[in-house]
Amino acid sequence: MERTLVILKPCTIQRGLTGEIIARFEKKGLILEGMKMTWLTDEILSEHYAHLKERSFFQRVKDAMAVCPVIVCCWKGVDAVNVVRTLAGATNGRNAAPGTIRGDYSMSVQENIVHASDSPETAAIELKRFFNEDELFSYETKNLLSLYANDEF
Ligand code: IDP
Ligand code: MG
Repeated sequence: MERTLVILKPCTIQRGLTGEIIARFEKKGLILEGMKMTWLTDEILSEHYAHLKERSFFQRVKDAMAVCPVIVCCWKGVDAVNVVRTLAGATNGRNAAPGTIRGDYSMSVQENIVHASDSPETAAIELKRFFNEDELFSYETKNLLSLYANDEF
């Protein structure tokens, strides 16, 4: 099974959508292995969004992520990285398909509800960036055989 990082962005906290968005991942069958509220610094955001540093909107995107605390989550599942990216939908909420999180809740490219890791390699780096080891929990999942066939996980 894979682990992936999701960040509920400040727009989600401000709009009171935290519970609804977390419920999406839970209902899908992803397993929650870590969750905390934290205020992101410009330093950690510069690292996290390093791939955007030449873009004109770099500072604005970072500032938007520091409007208020965010909620960082670690979700586990088979192919969790791809599953969560698919649930999140296209970056621009206006283009994101209905049924996806961004498609259902966002009208914006920047204020797009969630961050989701884009590959297993990135997920491993990002989980280290936002969680200490003792903040992630591996535990027995009692309903695994209701979520998967026994040759799927
Ligand atoms: P992703 O979140 O779908 O992986 P990335 O290209 O990695 O998209 O961009 C990271 C974040 O930067 C996006 O989620 C969005 O908040 C912001 N962003 C990306 N492109 C733009 C843009 O063209 N204008 C403003 N913000 C952008
Ligand atoms: Mg990205």
